[in-house]
Amino acid sequence: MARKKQKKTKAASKKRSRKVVKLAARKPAAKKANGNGHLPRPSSKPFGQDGKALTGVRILDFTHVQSGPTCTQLLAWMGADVIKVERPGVGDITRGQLVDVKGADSLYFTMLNHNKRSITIDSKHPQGKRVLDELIKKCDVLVENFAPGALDRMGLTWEHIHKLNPRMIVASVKGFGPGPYEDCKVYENVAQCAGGSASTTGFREGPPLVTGAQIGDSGTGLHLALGIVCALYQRNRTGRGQKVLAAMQDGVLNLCRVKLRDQQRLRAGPLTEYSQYGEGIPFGDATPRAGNDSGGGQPGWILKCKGWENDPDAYIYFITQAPVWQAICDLIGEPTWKTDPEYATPRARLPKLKQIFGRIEQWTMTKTKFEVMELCNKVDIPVGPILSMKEIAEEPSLRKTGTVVEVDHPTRGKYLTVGNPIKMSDSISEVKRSPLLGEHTDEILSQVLGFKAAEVNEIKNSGALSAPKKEEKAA
Ligand code: CAO
Repeated sequence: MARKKQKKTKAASKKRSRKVVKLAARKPAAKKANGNGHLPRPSSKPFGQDGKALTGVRILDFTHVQSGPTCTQLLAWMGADVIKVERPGVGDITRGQLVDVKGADSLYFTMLNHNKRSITIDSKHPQGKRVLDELIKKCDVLVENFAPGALDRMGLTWEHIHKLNPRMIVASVKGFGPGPYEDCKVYENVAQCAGGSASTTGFREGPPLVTGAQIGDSGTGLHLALGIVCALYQRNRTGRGQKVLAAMQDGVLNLCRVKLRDQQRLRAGPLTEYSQYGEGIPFGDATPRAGNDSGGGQPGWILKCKGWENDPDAYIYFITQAPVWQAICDLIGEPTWKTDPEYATPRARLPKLKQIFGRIEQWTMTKTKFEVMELCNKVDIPVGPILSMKEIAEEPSLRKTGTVVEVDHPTRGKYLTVGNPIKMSDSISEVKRSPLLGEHTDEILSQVLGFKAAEVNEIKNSGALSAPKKEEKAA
């Protein structure tokens, strides 16, 4: 009996193992939660020729200005079909902001809306609502960064969307998360200030400063993109969508994480890596502005280079990393500092950083920033030339990698843009020009939504897709 059972079990396990092999090779096995046995067979197509990371994902893009468009542009570069909904006649307000070529979409707009399609819909018009409802049924993700409550006021509440399409992910950028400021409208610099960046940027003796990097807008767009991709991944398992919120204050604070670290370190004593420590200036009760001090344990500063008198960018960031201290001493002509107990250890140098950087600067001022870069890199000293936007735009290596790309546009001609900064070996991004306002309205209505010609005409004639006619001027 036992032998019979054993035989039966063996046969069953043989059968099972055969079946497992077959399943692993062909079909997703829903029950297999761990391991990667549920994945399809590895593609035999060459890398870069089997679609893109987000092929098959369709995004209803209700974004405007910078934060939301940054997010959906990234998703578009990853292969998602991004349908940008714009207000008839006006479009995304940035189309007409900071205009440099009369009659053409601004660089502000074109550089944030590549690889998208544009449809114009008045979201408050009954026929516009009908089109939006159909789009909701056909899309995987709705992304928006309207002022708080605006989406609800259009009738597009979470309940409405979730009922129409329970798989829909609804992703939002807002200025603040729930709390006292949740109803506020927020722009980049507001977020930089509320997220802790401004209070920790600038020089101790000066006012708080905002940074050039758009950490509030583009930074939050990046955070939201990650949230969306994770929600898509979770949906593979649960089958349902969810709300994704990236608040700009939270995104900025996340990028200022090390400053909250320093806030807590203050309890244990002065922040010794801040040059204020070496200068004998007492710390207050909040993380101070650190000028150009390096944020980590390796002291650094921005130093003048040859030509600084006329060129505002003739500077270099110089890091006195401890392991290369000896090389630094040799390079700047202070070989005795290698063994002098006053300079030989990082601890001994801390109170003298200003003086040490002053001496290094005497050396850097005799060389161009690129010469300093070359000499230092030979001996592994980490330095960073301060590159102007002109130099970056002209840098051949950035053109080669597609980080800086030249794009042609029908109304503005050729312009430069920043391509996808994330490079993937099997999902290659091509940068396609931004859409003209409403350029894809017809194809989306017919091809994506399947409206017949008569229905398209009915919707168009209703005025839901076009700008209201200007009132005749009174005679
Ligand atoms: N059809 C009809 N109406 C439309 C429409 C369309 N296709 N698209 C937008 N609208 C309407 C909205 O419904 C809203 O109307 P209500 O006020 O009646 O609800 C109106 O346009 C204005 O939208 P808004 O308040 O979002 O725009 P704003 O220019 O006044 O504010 C901003 C802009 C960015 C401050 C605000 O959207 C915001 O705080 N967003 C969240 C935070 C954010 O992303 N900030 C970063 C911006 S980039 O620096």
